[in-house]
Amino acid sequence: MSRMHRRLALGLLTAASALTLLSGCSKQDGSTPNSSEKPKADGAKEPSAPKSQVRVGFSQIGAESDWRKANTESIQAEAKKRGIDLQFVDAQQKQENQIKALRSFIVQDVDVIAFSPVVETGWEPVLKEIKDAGIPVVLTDRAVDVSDPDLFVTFIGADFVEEDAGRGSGWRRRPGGNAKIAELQGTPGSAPAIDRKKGFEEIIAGYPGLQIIKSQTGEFTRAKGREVMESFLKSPEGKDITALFSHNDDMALGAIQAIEEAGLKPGVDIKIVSIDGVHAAFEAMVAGKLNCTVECNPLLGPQLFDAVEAIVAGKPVEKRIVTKEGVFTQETAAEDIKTRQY
Ligand code: GYE
Repeated sequence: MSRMHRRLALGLLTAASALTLLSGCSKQDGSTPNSSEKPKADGAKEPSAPKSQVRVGFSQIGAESDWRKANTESIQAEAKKRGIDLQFVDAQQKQENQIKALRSFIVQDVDVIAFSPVVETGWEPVLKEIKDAGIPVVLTDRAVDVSDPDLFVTFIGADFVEEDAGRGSGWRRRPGGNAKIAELQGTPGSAPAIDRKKGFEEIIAGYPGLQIIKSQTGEFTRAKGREVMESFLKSPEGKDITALFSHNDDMALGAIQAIEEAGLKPGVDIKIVSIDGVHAAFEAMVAGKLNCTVECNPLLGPQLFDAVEAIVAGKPVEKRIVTKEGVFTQETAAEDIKTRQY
């Protein structure tokens, strides 16, 4: 069972059965690469004489959530700090815009192309074009589904699938709760929405008391999270919902508004678990409206440009660079919020 799956289950069980903070929860900074895979830098250009300024094209998904905004800030600030010439293009959630931006980076002949793919599939042709142009590619945050792994040098982001026996052991010893769950899914076809849904379903399959009764996309935004939660609550099953699992904090924050508008108490009448660990989620936990958030670290700038600089210098780069994360609950939110960086 994967680490992310365990973390989700831990969060939901914590909320659904109002358990106290589990001993397996930890809080860590997300800056250390954690992979022992053989270094590889396929597609990288031959190391050349040091250039005055490294040129990087970055295609960002959009600005759909607080997570994404923190991610953008981290990337832009780190580029500035290192004197890197960053061409930053916002795709406004559209894959076609991302593909256009990637092609423009080929024309500009940047040193490295980096992007966070909005969805998993459909990248093969443009990645082949980039490879033919001899430009190395770094993926950040979200994975792509391609048959040829040499189409990119490295993927830097949270690990949704790797095992983490340490964290998992905490919830395994606990009794399961009972909950009729509403699920707000992320962007359809995106790696985090696919993995978070799959992981969550695997986990609750082992707990007969946990049952998903409503599930729909809220597209990772606050507005859509609110709208979809409102429709869940108005549906015939609405009155039965006792828990919400949201694929990100923004949708949970929108849903909290809808729950209050329906005259119910978020965090009490409906237990809520979400993912990301953004500042507003900590505020909601302090206010007792959100029960748990599973951290997904957006501060990928330093790791991204470490990889970029290594590639440009002709040094080997790990194929998979993993960020580390923790799980946070209401009980410690007032303390935790003091040290949050995003
Ligand atoms: O959870 C969500 C964002 O890809 C991990 O995208 C990221 C997700 C994050 O919009 O808030």
